[in-house]
Amino acid sequence: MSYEFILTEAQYQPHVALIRLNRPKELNALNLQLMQEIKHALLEFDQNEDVRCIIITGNERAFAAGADIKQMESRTAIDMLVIDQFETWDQIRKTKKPVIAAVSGFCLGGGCELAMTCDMIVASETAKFGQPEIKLAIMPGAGGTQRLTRAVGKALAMEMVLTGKFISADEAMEAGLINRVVPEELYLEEAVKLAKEIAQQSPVAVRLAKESVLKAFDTGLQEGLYFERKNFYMCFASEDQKEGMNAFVEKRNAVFKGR
Ligand code: DAK
Repeated sequence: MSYEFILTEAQYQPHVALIRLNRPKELNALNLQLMQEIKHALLEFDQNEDVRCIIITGNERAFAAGADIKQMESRTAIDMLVIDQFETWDQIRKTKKPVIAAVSGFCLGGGCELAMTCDMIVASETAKFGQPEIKLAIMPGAGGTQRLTRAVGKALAMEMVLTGKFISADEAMEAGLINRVVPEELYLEEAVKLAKEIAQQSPVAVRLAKESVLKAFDTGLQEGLYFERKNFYMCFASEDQKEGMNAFVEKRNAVFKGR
């Protein structure tokens, strides 16, 4: 499939795929087609055995300044219901491989929600995070009230959601929203470094571990612990587990196959 609003590379680095949002004049505002394209690319990379980690990025000025306001302006509630864009967002959340958001500049509204749907966020020191929907007389609708609150706690989430204020990359780091802050010229490089580190691990163990960490967000502790245990047992069914432990014993680097 050829894309209009994103650029993709399956082997941007060995085992690391890249999705670049590419509507620079509109600060990568997320229109319906762009979201569909992200969904499609993620699905494609999830099914590609050579890909072990995926990076989503924008450009220096904007990761994404939110959903496309011009496209949404005249919509009715029933339009939104019929379009059912949540299906696309749900699909993005279901990506099995780790997804890293490499963020610079504006990361707002749906853009911030997209970054938070990813598994980790690497930010440039120029990044600005916010949920400014309230200023448009709407509210976050793709996880902003839930994921932001879980990440930064009630006090800051409430303030951001109710006033629309932006926070800097340093504030986001301190609040626990993101994994790293680096100078602007290094944010993509730093995300690649993190992706490569993950790509060196067993894809089977990475998948089971990602699934288990995400489970912590939608279950109680006891059920989560049982889920974790089952995935832990499952690791011992893989060739990678034998290879990993054998390599340790033989004092050599493990080579994982994802089997
Ligand atoms: N939508 C459409 N166009 C946008 C945009 C957006 N969100 N953000 C920026 N642009 C466009 C501007 O209109 C401008 O276009 P032209 O006028 O040149 O044609 C161009 O990008 C450059 O923007 P500015 O001239 O405004 O640049 P500044 O540096 O002065 O300001 C800014 C940058 C980011 C502070 C400002 O552009 C801004 O406040 N943008 C809007 C930010 C915002 O309110 N974001 C939240 C949008 S609501 C859903 C899931 C998610 C959502 C909804 C539904 N479902 C699953 C159903 C999410 C909703 C949202 O995100």
